[in-house]
Amino acid sequence: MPVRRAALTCCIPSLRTRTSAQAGPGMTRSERGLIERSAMTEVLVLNGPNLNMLGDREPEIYGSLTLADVADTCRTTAAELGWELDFRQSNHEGELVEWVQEAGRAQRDGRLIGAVINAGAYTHTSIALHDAVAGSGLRVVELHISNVHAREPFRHHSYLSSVAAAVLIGFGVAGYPMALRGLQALIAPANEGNLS
Ligand code: CA2
Repeated sequence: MPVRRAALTCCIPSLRTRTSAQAGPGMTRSERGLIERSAMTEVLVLNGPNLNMLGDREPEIYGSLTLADVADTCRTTAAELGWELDFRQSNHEGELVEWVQEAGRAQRDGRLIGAVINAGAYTHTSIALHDAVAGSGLRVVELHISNVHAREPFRHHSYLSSVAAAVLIGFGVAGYPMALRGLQALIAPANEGNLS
């Protein structure tokens, strides 16, 4: 089961259940509202190890906003795009792998648009995360706050880039809402042929 950190998640599972019912003219306003809410599509933002420390240290690299601030910004952008946000962070590789697998199933069922993933240092080490993204078919925008190519050589290789639909690097935490908008661009009809 995913460990949901209260400050960083914003989903009420019961409201995420999809229904095949359509809002129709004979319905009361509250019935219509319930169906519209329950049919809302989700977007996932996954954060890897040490990103829980955002805003605490190394502001010259990662800025001074906390991960909770980033979650708030993402929630606003997701709402503007008509999506419900599921924002998570874990320091554990296996937990991230399980979340990717779960997200792949949700995407297949039409409940999820895709995911923005900042896998932190696992980006540079984790074949398991590479395999999880490849195997799940999850639509991923890989994100990095810093320009990893302007840093140490060990940050130059990513195990995720080859299985990501897109990569966004070096815009600071402003990259998070940009990546969400990028996901929307990826699913726009004009780009359908380019989806991975
Ligand atoms: O630039 C990024 O977003 C990174 O994914 C961040 C990772 C790093 O290992 C990647 O190479 C690039 C590190 C996240 C650690 O974040 C901290 C934030 C504040 C204080 C300490 C660590």
